[in-house]
Amino acid sequence: MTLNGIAALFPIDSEPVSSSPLGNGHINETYLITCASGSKYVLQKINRRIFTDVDGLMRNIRIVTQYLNALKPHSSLEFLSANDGRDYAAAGDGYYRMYRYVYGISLETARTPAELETCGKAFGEFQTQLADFDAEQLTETIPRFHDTVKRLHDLERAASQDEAGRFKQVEREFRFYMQRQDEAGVMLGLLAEGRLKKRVTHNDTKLNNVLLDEKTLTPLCVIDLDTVMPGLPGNDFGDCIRTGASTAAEDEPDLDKVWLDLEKYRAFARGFLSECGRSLNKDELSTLTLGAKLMTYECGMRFLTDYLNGDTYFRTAYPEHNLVRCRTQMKLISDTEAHMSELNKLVAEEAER
Ligand code: ADP
Ligand code: GN1
Ligand code: MG
Repeated sequence: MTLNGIAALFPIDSEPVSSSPLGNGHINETYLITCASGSKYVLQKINRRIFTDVDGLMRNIRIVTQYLNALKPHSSLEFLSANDGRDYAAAGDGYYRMYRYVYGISLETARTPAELETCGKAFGEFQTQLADFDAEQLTETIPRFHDTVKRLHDLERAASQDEAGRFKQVEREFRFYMQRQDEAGVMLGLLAEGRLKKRVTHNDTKLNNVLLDEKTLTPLCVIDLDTVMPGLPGNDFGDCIRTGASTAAEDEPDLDKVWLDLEKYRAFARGFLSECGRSLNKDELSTLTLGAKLMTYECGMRFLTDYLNGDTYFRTAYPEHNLVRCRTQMKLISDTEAHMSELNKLVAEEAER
C-alpha cells in the first residue's frame, strides 16, 4: 500500500496528495502528508523491533496527550484514531499512527542560548504538567531504558560477542567507557537510597523532540512521547543538555568543533528550572549536572554497542555513523568532567533565581 493509501486509513479531511520524509528521528519512520485541502498530517511507521507492545505504547500516548490537552488546550500532540477506531492502523507488515502536523520548527543543533532556554521551559513544563499524572496507568515501553548499568553490561556483551567484527577498531573507545564504569550506577544508587524518586518523565528529551514557533521561538509542543514513563528529572535535564548545549551536531566528525557551551547550559537550566525548579528537591537539583554527564555517557555507550552489533538499533546513514556519534559523546563527557564544579555552581545559581 502507498503512503497516501495508508494515510487514507485515518479520518483526514481530504484526499492525501503528497508524502515526504520528515525530520531526523533515529527510531520511527516519519512522513509529512499533505492533503488536497492543504491540511498537513504526520504519518509514522512505528518501529516494532523496538516497541514490541504497540497497544501499550499507543495507549500511553493516548492517555498522556488527552491529559495534557485537557490541562492546556493544544499544548500536546493530537493523534487521530484510525477509521476503525483503533489507536493505529495496520498495513502490510507495519503499524502506523497519525498526528496533526504542528506548524513549528525542531532544531538539530541550537544556534543561540535563547533557543535552549525555550527548550528548557518546554521540558520543564512537561514535567510539571505531569506531576499529578498517575504513573500506574503507564506501560513501561522499553524496560530499563535509563538503567546505565544495564547499558554498560550491554556494551561489554557486544564487545565480547563482536557480532560485526569491529571490536579491534574500537578498543580505545571501549576503554574510555569502561574507565568510567564506577559512575554508571551513581544515580541509580541515590534512587535505591530513597534520595531520588521516580516521577513521570519524558525520557527522550533530545533537542529535536520539542517544536518551537519559528518567529517567536516560544515552545509549542513536546513530541516523541514513546518513552513517557516513570523516570528521573536529572535524566530529562541531561539528555537535552547532551544534544542542545553541544556546539555541534550529535554526529559531527570533526571533534575540534565539539564542546559543551556553558552559556547554552545556563540558558537551558534557566528555562527548565523556571518551570519545574520549585517542585524538585535538593537532591534532584544537585544531580542535574550528574544527569547531563550520565545521559551523555549512556548514549555514547549505546552508540558504541550498536556499532559493535552491526547497527541494528539507531537509524544510520553510513557505516561509521554510530562510531562517529559515540566519539562526539566522548568529547562531551570529557568536557563535562573538566567543568563539573562550574556546571554544578551554575545550576545552583539558576535554581536560586
Ligand atoms: P523518532 O522517534 O524517530 O525520533 P519523532 O516522533 O521524534 O520520531 O519524529 C521525528 C521528527 O519528525 C521530529 O524530530 C520532528 O522534526 C518531526 N515531527 C514529528 N511529529 C511532528 C508533528 N506532529 N508536527 C511537526 N513535526 C513533527
Ligand atoms: C533516539 O527517537 P529519537 O531519535 O528522538 C533514542 C534516544 C537516544 C537518541 C540519540 C526510543 O531518539 O534514547 O538518546 O536516539 N530513542 C529511543 O540520538 O531509543
Ligand atoms: Mg525523536
